Amino acid sequence: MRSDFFQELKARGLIHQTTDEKALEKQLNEESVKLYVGFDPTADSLHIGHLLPILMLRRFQQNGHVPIALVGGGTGMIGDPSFKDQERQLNTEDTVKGWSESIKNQLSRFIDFEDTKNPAIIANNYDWLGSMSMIDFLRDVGKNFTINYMMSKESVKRRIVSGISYTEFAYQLLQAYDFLKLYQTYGCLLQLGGSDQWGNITSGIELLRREEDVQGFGLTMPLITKADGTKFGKTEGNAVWLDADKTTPYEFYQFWYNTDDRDVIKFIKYFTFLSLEEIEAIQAEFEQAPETRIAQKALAKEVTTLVHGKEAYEQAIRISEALFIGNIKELSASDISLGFKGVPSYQVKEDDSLNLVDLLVASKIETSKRQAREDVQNGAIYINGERINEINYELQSSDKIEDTTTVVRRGKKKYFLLQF
Ligand code: 629
Repeated sequence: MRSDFFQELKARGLIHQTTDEKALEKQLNEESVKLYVGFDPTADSLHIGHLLPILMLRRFQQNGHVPIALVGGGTGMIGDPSFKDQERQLNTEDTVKGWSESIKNQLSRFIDFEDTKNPAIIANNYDWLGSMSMIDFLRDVGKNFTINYMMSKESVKRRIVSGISYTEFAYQLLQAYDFLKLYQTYGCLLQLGGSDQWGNITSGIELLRREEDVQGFGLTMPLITKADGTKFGKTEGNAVWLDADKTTPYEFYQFWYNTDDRDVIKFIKYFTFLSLEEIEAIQAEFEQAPETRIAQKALAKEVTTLVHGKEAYEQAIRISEALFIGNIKELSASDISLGFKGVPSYQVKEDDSLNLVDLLVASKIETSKRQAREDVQNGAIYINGERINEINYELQSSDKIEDTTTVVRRGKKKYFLLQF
């Protein structure tokens, strides 16, 4: 066990709160500890709001501890009220089952189950919560908690006025029971989570103490804040997903690349496995010349490679550079469909004229022939990155990338696709 592991987590800013810090640090230094984080299936994919705890599991594993990734197949059917303003809609059993499966597959990519010394464990709380009887739950779990204790949690308090169902109110006891179950099954002694999970984690520690007379530990990570005050983890109002089909590796790369100068070093410490020394070197260089965006490039490279692999990272770079320079011809049709996801596109019809001005109007890139002619004459129209100012230009087969796609640009950055 590396004796400076806990101190390194602190230095990276990864620790918001712990229970009995001294005893926890000692335990982590002296023996291989089993620890867990839970993820409720509330969609078919995890998103970057889950990334910090996922990477924490990996950090602990790299340092000789045993991570347990818990899929909340049972708790996901109830809904955690912690710091949520509103009661949640229940999802059907089949939906939650499907989502549990996808999330399990995603989690499996980040931790190592083959490791010979300390292989990771994956579990699903549906396996014990799904079949637990009401009588057992009330007698074995509920009896350990007073309503007063349950209501005193910050995570629940804010819902007392606006309203909380008995269902969601009971949630913390399910999570507490998981901790007990994972202790009994695997000897798990530590639960991690975001700071929103503190109340649920401490309920579990309470249950461990009462039922097993053992000291469990809790550790929470900070809520991620941004210097500009906007919410972390969204681009144009959409979540940034870990699934490449929902957020392409190129979009994912761009998300990190666009990190504010004031946040970027903090995020490198949170989200990469670069050592603190390497980070210091990047910081020194970055502060000399922030306009090079060397820190954003390092962050985007590390995280994209971690989540999507080296090849996807390289493709993201290729697309980014080609789009930046305007060198579209370098790209393949697949690069283009990823790089231009969401860009308006027009399916060219059999009887459409291939005359550029006509096509600009047919595809609604231009509103009139007159405007189209004017723009072509003024050099505002580009085909695959090359300016065309010939008024009678006819589209040629060499303008169709892989016979399927032409990228049209109007002005500085309005892009359109023509599909054949
Ligand atoms: C059963 C379920 C457990 C332990 C935990 C859980 C899930 C937990 C929860 N977590 C959030 C989630 O599932 O709701 N009750 O989306 C999410 N978590 C990761 C971090 C978090 C937290 O998965 O803890 O803080 C986000 O960073 O919100 O036995």
